[in-house]
Amino acid sequence: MIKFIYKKSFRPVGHSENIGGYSACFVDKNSSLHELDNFGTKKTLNSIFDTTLVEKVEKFSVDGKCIHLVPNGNGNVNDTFVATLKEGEMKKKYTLQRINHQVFKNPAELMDNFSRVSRHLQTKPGRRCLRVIPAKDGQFYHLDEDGNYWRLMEYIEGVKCLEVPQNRKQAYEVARTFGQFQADLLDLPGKRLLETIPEFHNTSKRFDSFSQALTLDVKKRACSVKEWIDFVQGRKILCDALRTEELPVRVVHNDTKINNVLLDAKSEEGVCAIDLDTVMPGCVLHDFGDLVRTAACPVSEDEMNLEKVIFLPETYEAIVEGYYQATCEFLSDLEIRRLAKAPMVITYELGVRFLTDYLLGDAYFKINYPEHNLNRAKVQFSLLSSMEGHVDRMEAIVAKVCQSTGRIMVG
Ligand code: GN1
Ligand code: MG
Repeated sequence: MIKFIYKKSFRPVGHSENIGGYSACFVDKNSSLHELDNFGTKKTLNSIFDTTLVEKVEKFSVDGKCIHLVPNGNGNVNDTFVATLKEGEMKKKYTLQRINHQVFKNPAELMDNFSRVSRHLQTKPGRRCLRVIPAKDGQFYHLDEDGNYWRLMEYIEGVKCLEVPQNRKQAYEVARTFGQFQADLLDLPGKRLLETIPEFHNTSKRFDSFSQALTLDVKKRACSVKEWIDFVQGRKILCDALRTEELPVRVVHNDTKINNVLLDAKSEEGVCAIDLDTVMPGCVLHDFGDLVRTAACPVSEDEMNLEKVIFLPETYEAIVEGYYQATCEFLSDLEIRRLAKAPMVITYELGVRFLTDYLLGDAYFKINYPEHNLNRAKVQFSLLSSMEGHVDRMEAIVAKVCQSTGRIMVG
């Protein structure tokens, strides 16, 4: 049997379209893991974490023998791999994931949410979605002897995901796809979904955690980031800016980064939303805001050159159009009116989370280098500063898109 190896803290990157700079990784015949960055530099990753991933695949109800398994994706929390299984002449790919149970405390219930959402989406004509493969014991996950939770999903072929949109159509499609996702879940039957991470988008709570991390200052990093601490504290008002308690609670995605949508590789039409771990009751504006945060900017959240971090109003317009197209039938006037504010709140929230994690010594997000979380925080704050100069423009764009459909806003 081939032994596949991966490094626990390694941040696998792979099949998405490369704009900002990617690295690929591979396992050689001696089972050593190497990373190949976008400059073609090969480096061997040391202190590799040894596990037999193929055995995990074999716990699921799939036919064939696993002949290939590579790290994939660029998530900050879970570990993702693509496994190729062969049966006779037929080859089929699957996505294997280890659910980070430090972050998701109830993986079994999470998988219950996941499978309910997936089954419901499959009832919608013409839609594609992530499909979970049950384990041989009938559960939707496999719990291994080390206490790790694994899941296997069908791999969707012929698609791509983006780090930044290259044109309006791509931005429109990504936004339409997330909007359609929300629309499709309006009639999800059954009991309320479990909150996989309670208070996930409670910006005030995020601010409180930041304040606590600052008080503790376990790594003695606060003195070197004073400028950014002031930035956060000076914008505390954003914590309550959305006033979500006034808004309807709906089933939302909660992690609408641009790369959590698959587009058809050829037509570039939206195929489906992926990464369903945080699908739970929430506010549509968090989804909208998080998409704008990651899509209406010419660089990814890992960009090192802050001068490149700017808000793109034209892309924002395409996002509003795509999102509105899929959601205008159910969005309330109040929700629409806050589409201009939501991106600033979410960008602030993410900046606060990254800076908090930096102060805590990088306990939550995977990092590739010591200042990674600090740099991510700076990117968010730079983007927020840029957005602040476009508030009127954003309001005008939302009004224009509504008017174009003849919607008359009440109040
Ligand atoms: C995390 O793991 P990933 O990349 O799907 C995080 C999101 C952040 C994102 C920032 C459960 O998502 O909230 O927006 O990093 N997910 C969780 O890149 O915390
Ligand atoms: Mg995620």
